[in-house]
Amino acid sequence: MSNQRIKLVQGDITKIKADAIVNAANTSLLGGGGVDGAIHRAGGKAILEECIQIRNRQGGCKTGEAVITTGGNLPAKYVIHTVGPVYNNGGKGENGLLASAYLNSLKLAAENHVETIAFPNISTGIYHFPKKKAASIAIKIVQDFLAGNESIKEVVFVCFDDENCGIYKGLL
Ligand code: AR6
Repeated sequence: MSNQRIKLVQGDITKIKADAIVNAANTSLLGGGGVDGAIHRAGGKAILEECIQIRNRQGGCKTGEAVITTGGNLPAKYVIHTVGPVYNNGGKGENGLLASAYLNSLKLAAENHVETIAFPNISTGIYHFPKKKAASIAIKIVQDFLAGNESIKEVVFVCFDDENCGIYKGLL
């Protein structure tokens, strides 16, 4: 069962020792508030330097896509930066874009031989995606991916706030 490879943790993702942690970034890749700010603060300037190189090469990261950098000073080896959608009544393809953000992060992780990966609750902060809907999309994408993939051994959902934590506990 793929659920045996899924874990739920409440806390700060910058403290997680995994091969990769995922950042809920924005299309500029230049940092911001929320989990993005916390990752850049804790990981140091090596992360931003690689983000700037990616930006110079391909002009940032589109919504639903993902890029990978070093983890800098973090306990994680890599940071996978993905961009979730800004929620706007659900009529702008937000569900599909959030699913793509999770899926493209997992694909990039597998391509880079990542065995353990931790996700924050992408788009559920500053981008206002409804938390319950976001959680069911995240869990479905991860379960489906793990069912067809052997290389990723563990996916950790790191919930920061009590509300997300309760929702994930209920769904998993
Ligand atoms: N560890 C784990 N989760 C966290 C942490 C942390 N240290 N800090 C916050 N969260 P948000 P978004 C949770 O706003 O909605 C940035 O400015 C938080 O409780 O970080 O995708 C970017 O640059 C919430 O559940 O990301 C973008 O501009 C979740 O992380 C924009 O915000 C996501 O909240 C992206 O907005």
